[in-house]
Amino acid sequence: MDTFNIEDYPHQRLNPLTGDWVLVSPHRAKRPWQGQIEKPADHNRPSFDPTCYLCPRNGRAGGKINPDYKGTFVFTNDFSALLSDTPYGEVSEGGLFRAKSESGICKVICFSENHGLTIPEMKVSDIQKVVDVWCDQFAELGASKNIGYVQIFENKGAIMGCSNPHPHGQIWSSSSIPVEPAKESKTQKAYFEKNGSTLLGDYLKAELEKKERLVVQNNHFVALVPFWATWPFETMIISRRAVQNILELTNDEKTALADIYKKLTIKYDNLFEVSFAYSAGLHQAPTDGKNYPEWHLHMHFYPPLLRSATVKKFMVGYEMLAMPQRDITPEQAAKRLCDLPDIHYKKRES
Ligand code: H2U
Ligand code: ZN
Repeated sequence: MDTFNIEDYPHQRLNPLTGDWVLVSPHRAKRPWQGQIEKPADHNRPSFDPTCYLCPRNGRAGGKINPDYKGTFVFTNDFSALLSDTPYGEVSEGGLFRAKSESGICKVICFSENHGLTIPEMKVSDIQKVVDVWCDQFAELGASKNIGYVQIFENKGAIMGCSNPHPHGQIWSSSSIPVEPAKESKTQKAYFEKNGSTLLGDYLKAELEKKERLVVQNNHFVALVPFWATWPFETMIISRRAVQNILELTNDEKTALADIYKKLTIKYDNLFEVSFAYSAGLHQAPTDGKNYPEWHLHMHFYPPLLRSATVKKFMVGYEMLAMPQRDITPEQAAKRLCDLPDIHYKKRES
């Protein structure tokens, strides 16, 4: 037996942001695959769909009519998971039956009036309008009474349970800090107290030197496959400057965020030449009025596809019962994404 190395031997990697571990089995990436490899018809969608509840002028499920909007459009979710008028309270019967009230505000953001577009196909100047809405909403919701955390996200593709292909995202804001950001808050605080610098700032510096997991970059942001990625093509966008939230970004940085959002999602679409599904979202400091110098703005992308336009990674079996596991290494995934063309495949074909 050779000495241990992470290119050849099964190992666990630590996610320092969550404290969780992932099992990596690099030797298995070499095993034969007998599943189907096919490319579904990638329909070109019309710019307007009379049956779409997000298109301008159409009616929504709750009976409201959308305005004749251009660019972005924000509305309160007609089926909000959180309500602003939930009374405060707790239920506790010993330690085994505990519950506490949760209140909040949920919004839906249409990214464009054009039903047929997606982020990688939008102009950077139009994506920047989405970033501007994120800023406005983060400021407004974050300043609202009883909002401790604002979660901005995009759920894309039917395979991710997204109900509508019209380009859109959501914001759920809540009175307490949800589970994932709460984990990251704790780890970043511990790191900052120990080292006097942000965890992600130091991590990014090391990744820029190693150059093993970088995907795309611009002047203000870097997209990479994190060392601890669990999904096959999971990535993170990290700001070069440590900022607590998007309100601290300069105009140039906001343009750069729009630019890297586009660049990364073009890589994704080019991977299997299909509109690439994912759940993505910003992680930033809580809005409970405290100061969070340890928080470093970033965006996670969790895409499920593994081997082709239709073959996804299932987080089942061992993953559900024991821990997440992956075969293709984060380094292999980063190299594949990095080596793809920077021009969208639909543009190259036409
Ligand atoms: P997805 O992003 O997962 O597709 O969800 C879309 C959201 O849009 C979903 O939370 C809301 C749903 O409650 N929605 C409305 O607010 N109004 C509608 O008319 C339909 C869907
Ligand atoms: Zn539409």
